[in-house]
Amino acid sequence: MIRLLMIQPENREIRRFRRLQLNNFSQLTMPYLAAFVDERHYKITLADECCGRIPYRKPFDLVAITVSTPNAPHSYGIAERFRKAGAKIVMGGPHATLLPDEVEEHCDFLLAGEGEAAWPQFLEDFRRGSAQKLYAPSAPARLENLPAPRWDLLKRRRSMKGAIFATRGCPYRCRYCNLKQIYPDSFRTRPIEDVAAEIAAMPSRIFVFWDDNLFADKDYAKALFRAIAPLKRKWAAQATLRDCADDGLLALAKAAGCLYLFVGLESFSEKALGDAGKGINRVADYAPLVGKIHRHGIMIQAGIVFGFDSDTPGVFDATLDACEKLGIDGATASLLTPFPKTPIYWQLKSEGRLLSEDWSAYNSKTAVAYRPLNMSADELWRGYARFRRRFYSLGSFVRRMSASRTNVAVNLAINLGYRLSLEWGAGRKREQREQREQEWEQRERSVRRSGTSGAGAGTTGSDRAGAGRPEAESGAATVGTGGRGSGQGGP
Ligand code: B12
Ligand code: SF4
Repeated sequence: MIRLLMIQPENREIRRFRRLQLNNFSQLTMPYLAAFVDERHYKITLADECCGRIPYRKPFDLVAITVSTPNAPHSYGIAERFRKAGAKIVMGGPHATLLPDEVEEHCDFLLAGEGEAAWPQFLEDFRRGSAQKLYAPSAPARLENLPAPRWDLLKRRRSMKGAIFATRGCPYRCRYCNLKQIYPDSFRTRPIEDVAAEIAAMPSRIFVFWDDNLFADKDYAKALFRAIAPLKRKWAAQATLRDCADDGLLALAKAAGCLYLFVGLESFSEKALGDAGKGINRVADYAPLVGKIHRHGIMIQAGIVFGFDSDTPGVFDATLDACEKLGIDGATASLLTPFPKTPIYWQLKSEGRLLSEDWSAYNSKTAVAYRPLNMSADELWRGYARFRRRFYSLGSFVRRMSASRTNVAVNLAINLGYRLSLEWGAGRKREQREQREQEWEQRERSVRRSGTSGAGAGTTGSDRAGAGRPEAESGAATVGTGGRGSGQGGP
C-alpha cells in the first residue's frame, strides 16, 4: 500500500486570518483530487493547513501538494522537509501550471493544468514505477461523471461549510486575472443532474459554489437553480454584476437558496475599470443593479481592488463613501497583485515596477508587490488597511444597512465576525502561539534563497514589497463574508 499525503498548504499570514473566521467555506482542491485515488493501492491522508496541521513526523511514500502563487515558497519548504524524510513529491495547481520550470525544481513530478485525467494516470504510473517527470494534458478536462469530494477524509472545523463547482472558467478577460493562463478554454459546465446529486449528498446544509462565474451561462444557471431548489440548501456564489440585471435569474437563485453573491465591483472609477480591463462593469449601473439584488433578498459581498494606475490616495475614502451609499453588505478588499503571466504582470515587469518576485508577497492581502503609479507602496498599504478597518466599523455598518436593509441580522453576525477577525488577527497571544511556525517559515526562506523560486528577478531596488505595513495588520483578511478570498480574480 502506498502511503499518500495530500496537502492543501496555507502560509502563516493567510492561515491566521482564515482560522479566526466564523463563517468559512472548505477548500475544495485536495478533497476533490482525493476522490480520484484508488484506495486499493493508496492509503490517503489529507491535510488542509486552514483547519489542521501537516503530519511532518509520519512517514509517507508520496506527497501531493497544490501550489498557488502566494503559497509557492511555503509549498517548497514543505516539500523539502518531506523529501529529506525520503518521500517523493508531486505538485500541481495554478502556480505549477503557470511556471512549471520553476516548480519542477522543488518536486519529483509535476502536473501542469487540469487534473481530472492526468492525476489518475500519474497515480497508476507511479504505482507501476513508470511515472514521468511532467504531465501536461493538451485537451480540456471533461466534466461529466466527476467523483464527489472526499470530505470524510478532512478533519474540519464545525464552522466549515461545504463547497462544490458546477462550471469552470469565465468568458471575460480582466487584465489582473489568471484564469486565461490557467484554463485551456473559456467556459464549461457540469451536467446539472451531477451537480444536484452532489449537493444532495453534501454533509453541510450551507455551501459555496467555488465557480469563477456561476452566472456566465444564464440558461444553464436557471436550469441548475430549478433543479436544486427542492434540496432546500443555502449557498453563496460568484457572479458578474452585469448578469444580475436578469430578474428571472435572481428570483430563481433566491428560491434555490442563494444567501449572497460575491460580485467583483473592483472599483468605483471608470478609469480604473479601464486599467483593469473590466469593461463589463459600468459604474453608472452599480446603484440600480445593487438595488435589484437587494430587492431579491440577496446580500452582496463586493470585491474591491486598490492600486490601479489611475488610483490616487483619495480612492480609499471615495470607495468607502460609495459602498456606504449603495449599502454594500460586505467587502473583500485586495491589493492589486500582478500574478505571473497576467497582462498586468507583463506591463509592470516591462515598466520595471515589480518590487519583488518573492511570491509570498503576491497574496493581495499583506504586501504590495509592485510600485503603484499615483501613490507610494506605503500609501497604498495604509489606505487599504484603513479602508478595511473603517468598512467593518459599527458606524459604517449602520450606514450600509440603512441602505441595504437585507437580512440585517445575518449581515450583523457576518460583519461582526469579520471585524473580530481583523482585530484578533493582530493579537499578541496568537503571535506567540505561532512563533514556532514562524521559525519554520524562516527556514523555508533559506531553502528558497538557495533554490530557484524566482525570488529576486525583477526586484527594482530600494523599495521593499509590503513596505510600511503595520505589524498589527499582518494577519490581514483573505476571505470575505463567505470565505471568498479574491476580490482579485473574481467576476
Ligand atoms: C475557490 C478559490 C479560492 C478559495 C479556496 C481555494 C482552494 N484552493 O480551495 C479561497 C477563498 C481560499 C481562495 C483564496 C485565494 N485565492 Co483563490 N481561487 C479559488 C477559485 C475560484 C477556485 C479554486 C477551486 O477550488 N477550483 C476547483 C478545484 C477542484 O480545482 P483547482 O484548484 O483549480 O485544481 C485543478 C488543477 O489545478 C489541478 N490541481 C490543482 N492542484 C493540484 C495538485 C496536484 C498534485 C495535481 C496532480 C493536480 C492539481 O487539478 C484540479 C482539477 O483540475 C480559483 C479560480 C480557479 N478556477 O482556479 C481561484 C484562484 C486559485 N485564486 C486565486 C487567488 C489570487 C487567490 C487569493 C490570493 C486571493 C486573495 N486576494 O486573497 C487567495 C489566496 C490565499 C492564499 N492561499 O494565500 C488565483 C490564483 C492565481 C495564482 N497564480 O496562484 C485564482 C486562479 C483566481 C484567478 N482568477 O486568478 N481562493
Ligand atoms: S476577474 Fe472575474 S470576470 Fe474577470 S476574467 Fe477573472 S473570473 Fe472572469
